[in-house]
Amino acid sequence: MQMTFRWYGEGNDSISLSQIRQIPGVEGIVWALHNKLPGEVWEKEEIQIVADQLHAYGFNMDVVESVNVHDDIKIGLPTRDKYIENYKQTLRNLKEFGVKVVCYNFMPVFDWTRTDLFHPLPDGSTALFYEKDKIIDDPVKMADYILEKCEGYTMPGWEPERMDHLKELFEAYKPVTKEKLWDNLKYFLEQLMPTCRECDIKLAIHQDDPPWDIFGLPRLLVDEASIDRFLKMVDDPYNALTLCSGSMSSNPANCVADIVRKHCDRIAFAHVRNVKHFPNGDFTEASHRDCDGDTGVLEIMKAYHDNGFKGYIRPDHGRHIWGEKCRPGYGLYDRALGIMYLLGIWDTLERYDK
Ligand SMILES: [Mn+2]
Repeated sequence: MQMTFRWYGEGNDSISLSQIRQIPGVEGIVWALHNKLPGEVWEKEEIQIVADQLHAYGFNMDVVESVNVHDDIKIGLPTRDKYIENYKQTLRNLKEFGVKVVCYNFMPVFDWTRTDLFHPLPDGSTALFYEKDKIIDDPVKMADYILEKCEGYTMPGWEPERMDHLKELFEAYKPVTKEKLWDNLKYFLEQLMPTCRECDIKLAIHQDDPPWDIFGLPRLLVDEASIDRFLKMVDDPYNALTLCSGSMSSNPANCVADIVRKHCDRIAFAHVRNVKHFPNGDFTEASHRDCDGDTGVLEIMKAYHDNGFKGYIRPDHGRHIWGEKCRPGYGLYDRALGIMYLLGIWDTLERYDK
């Protein structure tokens, strides 16, 4: 297991690499070229700039999150082949810098979705919050609602300039049924696998967040059965998972530890965080401590340990504490606390659970 920390890049993150350096146990930075649009090639000169920054602090850059997939690939348009070729070239360029895992997702139109990015918790901190009743049928209205109270931040995929094209995007996705989306994912992966093997880079899919259909758009990676289907559909060690405990356990019927026990060898990258459910189906994000939520963080960590997990791990979203101004879910303090909690569990298992 190797501990990592997600960082949005120089000038694009409130947190500095020198701060991250002081969190015990962090070996690598989970990074990306956040200015690149889906479908564009990541050029070596651009990657080199980040490489120099990370190496100056002794971090590796083994994990990229994410290289985003162009909508034409998800929709299955003829133009997808051009974007797949660009994706291959990006992998070849990343290989030159020792990248081992590329995270991505296959969610139509939107990335992760919440209704409140700074929801107050009883202890005075704030956290990401999902209020079921606020997910109304009209995403444009919902985007306005979120933008109003998100302190200048927005969720990936919900950028105001994208909202202008939302109608067209929804129109383009109209013929894409769930089965069609599975076919398009399979096509993408089958095209990519030879390049992944050549570059020794695992493609690690992130589950849909929340793990159910929203706004009438199909979502694929939502439970154990769909993960089984995904891994079997392209049965190749380079077709791997970014297993996101928080995304999965937003649905209380999912047991993340079971998935770890079943598929540990196909998990390249582990996101560990905690979610607390309310009886009406709403959920909030919680501290990483097991008893603060319903994800089962202790059981998940034990499952990784029992199965000899060799991949990368990171704390996922944290709360916003001690007055920190930061990207929603991506502050320094609570994620650093999360790391100490996860490493505390891991170190104890290493010593006493042989
Ligand atoms: Mn995640």
